[in-house]
Amino acid sequence: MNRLGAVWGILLLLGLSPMPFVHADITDGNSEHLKREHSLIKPYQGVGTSSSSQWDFWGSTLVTSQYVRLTSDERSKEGSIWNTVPCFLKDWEMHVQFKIHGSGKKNLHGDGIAIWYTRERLNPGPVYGNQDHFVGLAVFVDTFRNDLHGMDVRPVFGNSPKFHGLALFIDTYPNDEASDRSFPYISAMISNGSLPYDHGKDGRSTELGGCSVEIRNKDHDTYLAIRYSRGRLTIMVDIDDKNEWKECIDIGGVRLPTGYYFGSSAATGDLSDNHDIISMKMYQLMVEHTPEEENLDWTKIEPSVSLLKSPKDNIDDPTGNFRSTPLTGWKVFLLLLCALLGIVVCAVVGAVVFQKRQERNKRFY
Ligand SMILES: [Ca+2]
Repeated sequence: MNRLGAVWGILLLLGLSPMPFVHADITDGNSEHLKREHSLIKPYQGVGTSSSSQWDFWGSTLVTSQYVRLTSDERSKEGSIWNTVPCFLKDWEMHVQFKIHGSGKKNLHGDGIAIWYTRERLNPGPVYGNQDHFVGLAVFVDTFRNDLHGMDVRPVFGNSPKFHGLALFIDTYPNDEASDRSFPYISAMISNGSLPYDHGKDGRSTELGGCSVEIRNKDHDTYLAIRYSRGRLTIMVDIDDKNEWKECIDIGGVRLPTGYYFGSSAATGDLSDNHDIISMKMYQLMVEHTPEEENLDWTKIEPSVSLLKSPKDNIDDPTGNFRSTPLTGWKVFLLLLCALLGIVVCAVVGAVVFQKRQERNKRFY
């Protein structure tokens, strides 16, 4: 019994007790973790007027005291706003309050907003007013479906659909849900600069995941949160005026460096909308890293994703909880050691008891 107690004690010490679920909006209102140098908050003091401002803007962007309008509801506009301070936080959560509205009726509006965490900043281009072949993370709020052939049958990984024999599929395509995704649609993309964004297909071939959202012309506030912590990228939305986050994307195996820039951009084409950013609030997540992780040069990390399929199967952290402690190598080692010790103790005790019994039996003879 004592040994059992000791094992439980060790398990508890190792953090294997049932972990309390920490709600996604844990950082909400926790002003001590708000990083002002990476946040864009009303009334946007100094933005566009002061040289010491921590935000630059470009293109059609208009800064008022109530919102930052990246584009107005007019054709062929492009605008962006960028944090001038590179972000060296290892674990962070960005909350974006935005508003997309315009006179266009259903399906007659576009193109949407992109939120960026990239190596370069203020680099205009064709992807929502920003450069293509970017290096880093992009989250797209795409309000117009460009790919009208989204329901097409796809070839079977370049092979004929009618093949004979065994095939093993490693499907990195975001499966059937994506085929009938409805718009507006939120998606995420990570690139080391090698991938182009396919505007004509709404970025389908490069998306890591996504969700459909009704976000246009809302009377209430609409929010998006992007969290990056411990190699996990989570995107949540709060768009129903219920003051609660709903998960949109949650994937593991993501690697993003520090030292990149946050920004936001938007573009209109033949169709348009007002694309407004109300606020971008950056929160530092208080996460402990191992000494080895701390000693790495995080600025040298190349943006990448190792697990594209079924991110929820990537149980390095079953709760998705950024404060939890996943099993690291030494913990697994300790656990195995405990189990081994337990077996050895059992074997020794068993052997001793067996021997004693044998001796006692002998005496009776
Ligand atoms: Ca689109």
